[in-house]
Amino acid sequence: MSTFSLNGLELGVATAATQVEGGEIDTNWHRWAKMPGRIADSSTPARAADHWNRVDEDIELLRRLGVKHYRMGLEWARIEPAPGVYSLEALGHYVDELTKLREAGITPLVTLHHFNNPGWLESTGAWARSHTIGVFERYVYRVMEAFQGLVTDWVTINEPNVYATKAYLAGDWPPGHKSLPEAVRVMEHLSYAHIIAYKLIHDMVPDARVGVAHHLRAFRPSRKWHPIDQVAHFGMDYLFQSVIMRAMSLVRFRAPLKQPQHVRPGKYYDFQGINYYTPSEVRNLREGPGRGVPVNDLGWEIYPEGIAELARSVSKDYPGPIYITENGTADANDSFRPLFIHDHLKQLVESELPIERYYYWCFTDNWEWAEGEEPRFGLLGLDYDTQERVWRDSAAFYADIIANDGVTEDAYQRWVASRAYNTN
Ligand code: IFM
Repeated sequence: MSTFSLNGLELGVATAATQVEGGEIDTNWHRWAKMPGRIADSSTPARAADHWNRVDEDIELLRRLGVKHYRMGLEWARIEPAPGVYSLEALGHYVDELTKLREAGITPLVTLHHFNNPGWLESTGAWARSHTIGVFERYVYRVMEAFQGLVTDWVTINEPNVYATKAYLAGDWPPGHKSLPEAVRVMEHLSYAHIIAYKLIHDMVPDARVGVAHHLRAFRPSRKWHPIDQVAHFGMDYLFQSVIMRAMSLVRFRAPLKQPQHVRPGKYYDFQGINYYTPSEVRNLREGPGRGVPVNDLGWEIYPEGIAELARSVSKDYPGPIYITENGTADANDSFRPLFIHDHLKQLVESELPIERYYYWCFTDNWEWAEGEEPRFGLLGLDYDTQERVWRDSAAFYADIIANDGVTEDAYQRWVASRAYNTN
């Protein structure tokens, strides 16, 4: 069936501070982007979507989309420009933005860490050092104090597995280290930081909803009969995602992570956040897209069934609400994005799982880390030179889904029926 009703699923859009705000801030990424050869198109986060100066315009666009939810990140370096020094101006700016979102009837979901560290923290070892856990706790306390009454929904850490592996194992992201023991240590520290932040937020706001945005891949063996592909796909699933999800959610640290001394196992999530983009086919010890499959502009395989498969497995292991904290695709011409949105939402509403929210990534085009400005994930397009926001067909389709509480036959015919994926 091509039409469907949302059945209570609430829609929103997501962003992250470093990817949309712009500005010359001293973060790990601003430093990294200034080093030759680090960013595919040599861009930096200094312009991004200039959201810091366009909050009113962007909230107006959110209103026009009709979204109930907006996931936004904080730039820690703005809030704490030097160790222990907090900027009332930056906190005030966010308070103002949150107040305006509330007035527009939009519920904010605030991410405390989304791959971004203040430069001074990066200089002293960032997440490779256990000291950072206490520094993070102090920052969370200051943020909570400032945002009283404005925020109940929190993501403590975004995609801890991606951050640890890209920044400390593959060396593609700042600080560019390539060390397995260090990557494992970073996973332990991020897990522990989440647990501490979870407790702190609940001490300060008892009815808060706190979770992690986990990046999950739908791993599959390339050759079902092949023992290496079989073992390797389970191994990758375990090491890349299951182990850290369990540590953060239940304080059950399994090898290679070490159980922390002072915290008892318990439940440390109010929702499970899933960021889903692509499956991963495992052949020998390598992973990547399958062959002859639909792909996006970055070559990532498109497999809508994966979102429901992952949600089902998360729901079995972690009873409770699920938020799709990110799902989206890079499609510069907006040629298949409406189809992508349709296919993924359909999987979710038909799954009959407790999936309460879906945040499309991203609200507008944005600075895509080491890939720079090239990939276009936005529901709304962005002209980086003029900062003009462009209302794509995808935005019109998304607004229509929200207005009609589902995909109508008219909407399907108008925005989806004639579109097709590109294959590799
Ligand atoms: O842009 C990123 C985001 O910061 C984290 N999740 C994946 C997105 C697309 O790569």
